Amino acid sequence: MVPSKSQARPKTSPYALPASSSGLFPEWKNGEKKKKKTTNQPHNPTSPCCCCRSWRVSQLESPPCPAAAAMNMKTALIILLLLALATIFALVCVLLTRVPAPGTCQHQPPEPEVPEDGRSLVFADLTPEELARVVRYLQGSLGVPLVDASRAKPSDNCIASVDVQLPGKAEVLQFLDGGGARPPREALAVLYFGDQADPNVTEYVVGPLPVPTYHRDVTVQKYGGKVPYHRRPVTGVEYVAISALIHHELRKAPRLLAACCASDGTDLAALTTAPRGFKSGDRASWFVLFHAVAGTGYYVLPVGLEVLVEHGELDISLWYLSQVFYNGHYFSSMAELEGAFVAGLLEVIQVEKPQDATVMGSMRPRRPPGAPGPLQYEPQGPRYSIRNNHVTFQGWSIAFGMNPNTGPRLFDIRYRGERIIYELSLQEALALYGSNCPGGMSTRYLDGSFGIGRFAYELVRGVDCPYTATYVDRHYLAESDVPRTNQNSLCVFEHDAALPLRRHFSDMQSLYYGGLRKSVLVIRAVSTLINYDYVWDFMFHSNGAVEVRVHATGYISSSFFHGRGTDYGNKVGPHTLGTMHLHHIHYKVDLDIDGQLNSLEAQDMGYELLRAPWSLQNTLERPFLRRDRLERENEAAFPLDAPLPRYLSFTGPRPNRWGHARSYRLQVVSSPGKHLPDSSSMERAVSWGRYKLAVTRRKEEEPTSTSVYNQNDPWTPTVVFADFINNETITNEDLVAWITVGFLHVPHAEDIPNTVTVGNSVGFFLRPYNYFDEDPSVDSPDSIYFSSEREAEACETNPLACLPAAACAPHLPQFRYGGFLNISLPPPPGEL
Ligand SMILES: [Cu+2]
Repeated sequence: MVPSKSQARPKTSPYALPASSSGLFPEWKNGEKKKKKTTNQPHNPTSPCCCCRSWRVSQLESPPCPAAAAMNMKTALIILLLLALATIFALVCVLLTRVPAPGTCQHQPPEPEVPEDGRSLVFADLTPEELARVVRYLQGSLGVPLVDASRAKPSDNCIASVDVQLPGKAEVLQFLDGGGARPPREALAVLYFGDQADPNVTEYVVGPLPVPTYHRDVTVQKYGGKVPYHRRPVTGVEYVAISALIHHELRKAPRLLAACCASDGTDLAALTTAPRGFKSGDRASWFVLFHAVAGTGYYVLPVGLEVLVEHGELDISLWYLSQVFYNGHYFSSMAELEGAFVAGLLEVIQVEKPQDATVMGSMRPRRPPGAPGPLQYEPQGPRYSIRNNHVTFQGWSIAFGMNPNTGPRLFDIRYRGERIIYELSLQEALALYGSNCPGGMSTRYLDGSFGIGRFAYELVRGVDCPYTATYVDRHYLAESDVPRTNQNSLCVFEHDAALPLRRHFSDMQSLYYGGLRKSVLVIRAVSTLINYDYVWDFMFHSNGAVEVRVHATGYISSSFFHGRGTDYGNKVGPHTLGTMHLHHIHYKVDLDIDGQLNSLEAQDMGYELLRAPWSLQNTLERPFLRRDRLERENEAAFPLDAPLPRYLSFTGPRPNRWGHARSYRLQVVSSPGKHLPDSSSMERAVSWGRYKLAVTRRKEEEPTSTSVYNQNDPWTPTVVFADFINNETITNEDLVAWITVGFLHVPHAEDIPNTVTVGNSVGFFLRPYNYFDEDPSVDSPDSIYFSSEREAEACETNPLACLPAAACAPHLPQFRYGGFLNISLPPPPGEL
């Protein structure tokens, strides 16, 4: 879909400008003020008649002043005529000498720098039409009854999801670079077969689109065997059934609930945890109970009650509660808990029922809105261009998409026509918690299993992205036979970083100034994964650098505060423990630096002791550069808590003008927590987290570092990243960098209501390192250089000097939001 900016508003009169913009146009503002002052001047009956004559016609229509009445009518008319002529003359003079009123800024995006010939569509997400065709094909071709996944019980067959199946890299490069044929377009369909003798998950490649004629089972080929049914993610239907079971069980402890929580159970919400047991085949989840208050995040209002639900059976009626936790104690059932309470054996903590307006964690404003903050705008329209799934900007060319599970994915990232990165994609986000409550202490969320891309919702103009950003819809098919749209869920914008990219003021030898603003193209999406929100940024700088960054925000998860809770976090409310956790995030970067065949080089410093050659009785500690080529995968797998070599670069086969291998340097900015101990029974499922960086030989059969099936069976992981590292040589090979970034999060008082993005960001840079012969930003059209006042102020040589004349009223599209439209909430707890 071509993203559309709203149509231009008709040119508005400067008098229609909002008051806030008047500061840009002082002449206009003064003129308006003067006019108002004149027209508002009260009639002074004692003024001489010359004053009366300067009044507007309407004033003349009022009873004449005594002197005018004495004049003869003819003289009065002549004088009036002369005055009118003088007024017209004066007005013309004023209009001619004023700065022209600004019009609305242009807003037509430029033509793409690289002609968009549809080739990037080889990476495109499936369209709603394509998704619908795949569903229709499967319904008619599999020969088994399929139930719509939005209604399917575990004992049914259903289409769990459909996404694009990207062609192999060799085929794509042959198409993009070698004049080869366009690869057939295919889909990957995931089916849950619960209505079979051997329930399982099966993955089919379906093609060719738009009219499928074949499907082939790729499960064994991808995973080395069938995918057991218990590994499938928990569906919405399953959660609704679990919620109903929990609320049914809560009725068995009415007196406890009344005493502890001023509740009959119907106003409590349950939050899932994962994984769900201790061994393969287990499907038993702790659910943490919170006071549910509409309009605010219940995640910070625990009541002290948690329940363990066994939901592994295909027959929902066989599910049951196997454990109950209340305020530090474990029980076998709700009835046992109620019995302990009635017998007076239980210490009950009274938790007040929160009220809407004052509830902890509410994000409702506490003050009326103030003046709007500063805005960025584009005087001559966006300088980037988007066609289909393809963005171009000042030498950059990027294809973008969104995997419903793993989230944002970019392909064929080129700078000045040369491919630097074939694929840059998010792989996984792990949140691993500590607590003295069972739900908290066992939580290791693998967000890809929930759907990082699928839950990237509509972005709010002016908060989530700049007001004037371009917003793009994303479509997906998951847990439904009907494609869904997250409208405006990906944004693209050019951002003025309010910092020079580089600058120098010379006061030596000669006077001059040279500088360049830091202007960056940003592609952003924000995923809401239950309580947390992750802001995914991909940034493209005018020095040829790529920056990848994630910010965490949203609600913290929490436990009921009891006992030695502060061993696992901080108390952030009357009964709320903000539980410590780590956020570890994994990225895949398939670099192609000057072609596919790359090597990895490390550079770092040491000191060498030497006698000063000119004074041998003295010694010097001389820094020197240590250069190492990392030849094998095992050498290039850097533990999470070990420092990386200070310079690590991916080199191509050819030198730059100065004889150095053309390279891109990886620089990681991250402060991760500790990886799960190797002894953990689920460690292999998240073994990507062992490594801050691992560089492997690219393989078509190693497309992702994890799998959606790892969450619910981490004890027999479907994909084990650590197995990718088998000491193969990585010299002159097609290489992939797998990068883990993250941070330890100890929630504190200021995480209420939300974790702020400030300080909670990590990421990495890919920076040119001898790739060019000089900084390519020298060619930026934004470059500034002057050596005299005259030069500085000349519009022809200094684009900034042109700005006052180019000032225009920003085109601000109407604020709209439709993000609630496509969401179907489960029924409120009381209605289950
Ligand atoms: Cu956090």
